[in-house]
Amino acid sequence: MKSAITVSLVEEAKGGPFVFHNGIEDAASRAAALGFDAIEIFPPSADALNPTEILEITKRHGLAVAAVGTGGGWVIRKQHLCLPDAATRQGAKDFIRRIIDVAAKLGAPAIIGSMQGKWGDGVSSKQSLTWLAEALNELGAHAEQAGQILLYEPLNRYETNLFNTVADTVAFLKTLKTSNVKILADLFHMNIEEADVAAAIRSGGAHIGHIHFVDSNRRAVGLGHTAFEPIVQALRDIEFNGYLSAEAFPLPDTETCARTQSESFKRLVREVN
Ligand code: LER
Ligand code: MN
Repeated sequence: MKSAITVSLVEEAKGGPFVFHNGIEDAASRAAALGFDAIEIFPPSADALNPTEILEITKRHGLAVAAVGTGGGWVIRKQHLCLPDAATRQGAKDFIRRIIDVAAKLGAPAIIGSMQGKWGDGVSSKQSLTWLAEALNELGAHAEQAGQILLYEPLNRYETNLFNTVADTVAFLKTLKTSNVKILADLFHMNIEEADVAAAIRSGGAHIGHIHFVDSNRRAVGLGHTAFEPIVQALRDIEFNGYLSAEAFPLPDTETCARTQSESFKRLVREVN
């Protein structure tokens, strides 16, 4: 298992759960100094990412890119995949597709989190699930051609009414034509929705492709009340070998957050056999 830490390039997401907010160079040098393996990037759009420049920075610091988020399309443009207007839904898909392409150049998958949207406002649950399935089939196949998986993230009930648990997400993914969509399991959402987080991870098994590794209060691992040992054991049991990424609030401050996450990762993952 590898460690990653988030950097947001989105001005509007300053209060969001991202550790670094001062550009790729700042994030990469601080992540490398703390022993992280990779950075996870939250860009405003594909256009904001220059792959040559980012690869130069990350390679210089001995880091990889773990994943690239697409939520900027929701935060900035208020687009998502289940809106009633067909042109807006198409715009959301195009926005994600372009991030898939840039992420692939960085050797990373794209994440569909808040861009999945929700049903309501005249759109039925059945209709939105049909649109979501169509989009994941299309974008999952596109990511496969680019040599990457596509990550789909179940969110807690206050952010979406589509899928909130790993089990429901696995059942849905099994209905897709593509098998290239994997689950991003975010421990913050799971703490709200799952009866047993470790059991949910075991039930997700090979469908799990990425982890947002964060404490109960969405702070760095070690700054909340989640019991991590059984969760890490479950990840070992499913032979998870992807990234445990810190999508956490930079609290009480960025430095303490990043350092605590790094120490917790080493204690929980690296020092235990
Ligand atoms: C994105 O990774 C996420 O977890 C969502 O809560 C974004 O709002
Ligand atoms: Mn997340």
